[in-house]
Amino acid sequence: TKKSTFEIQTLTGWLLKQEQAGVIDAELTIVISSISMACKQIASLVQRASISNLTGVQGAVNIQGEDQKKLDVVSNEVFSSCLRSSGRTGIIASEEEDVPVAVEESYSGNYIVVFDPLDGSSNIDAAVSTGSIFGIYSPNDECLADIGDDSTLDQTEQRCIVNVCQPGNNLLVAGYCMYSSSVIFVLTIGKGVFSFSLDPMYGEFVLTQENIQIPKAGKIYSFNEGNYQMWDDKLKKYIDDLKDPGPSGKPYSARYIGSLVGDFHRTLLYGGIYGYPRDKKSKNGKLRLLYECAPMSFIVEQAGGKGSDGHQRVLDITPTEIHQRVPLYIGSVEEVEKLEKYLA
Ligand code: AFP
Repeated sequence: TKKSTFEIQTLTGWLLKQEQAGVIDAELTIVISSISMACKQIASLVQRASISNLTGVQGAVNIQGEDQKKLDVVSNEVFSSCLRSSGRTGIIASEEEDVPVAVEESYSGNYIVVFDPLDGSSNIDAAVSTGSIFGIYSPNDECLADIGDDSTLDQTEQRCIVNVCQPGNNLLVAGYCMYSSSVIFVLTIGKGVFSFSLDPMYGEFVLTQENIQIPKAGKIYSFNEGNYQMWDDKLKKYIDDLKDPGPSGKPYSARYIGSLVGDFHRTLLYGGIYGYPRDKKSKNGKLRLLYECAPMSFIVEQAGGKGSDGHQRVLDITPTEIHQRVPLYIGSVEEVEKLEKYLA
């Protein structure tokens, strides 16, 4: 049957359908809705940043030694408060906080949410793409990794860390919201990847792409080549070969925004590879396993692609610390496998 021009499916409607079909439960539906609400608020803050004096740095440095931007701090508050008031989350872990926190018992639910409220925030002052990334787990009190024994942490903090340190394989849901020329919310609940665009007229996310499949191969590479001299020789050779025009006379194209959500979203739709390698200075690369690499790897696999640390599947890695970094190579199956061969 032909779809009417006026027939739209909102994120809320889509989530209710998934709940009716038994793919997700009512609690999870509420958690995802509250995340989408946080994303709408952040989208509006990002759009008005220079008008409402929210550009620039806050003056603090986060646990990872990075300068916090004003919008990093505000977005973290928006995300945390949307999740707390949903009443359905038990523990939340943010890239911007030192340790994961338990939501006060009177409101708390069970789900564990990990998030990076505003990734790529160094792009904000130039009004270039940024995004939020999130992942949702079920509680798991069994310690899956050797997370060491930090005696400065109390029992609740220890329990929160144990629950958060789960491999990406355990993710129930992952998604991101991209703040760009349009606001795009991409989601997987473990049954394909769906994309919703924020309709500024209705203020609602509207389903625009179903069951996204990443192309099997693609001639775009996305790496910060400024780090080239610090890379391993095998990786240098791989990159050099991508630039070789070969018999077709067409080398790969380079595209790099410096905002994982933007670079990933393009890779998902057009195919190719995104990489953040280890180098002489940063032996595990820059990207965080829990808030960046695992959720993106879950999404890419759901779209038929691959997420690797160069040698193994990112989703198989169990974090031993909450802010752990790992190298990331993600995108089209053939491109990631080709890179793995160079690094082997
Ligand atoms: P910022 O939030 O500090 O801008 O970092 C963004 C990020 O974590 C990720 O989104 C980018 O892909 C990556 O860092 C860019 O890092 P380089 O600036 O080293 O290329």
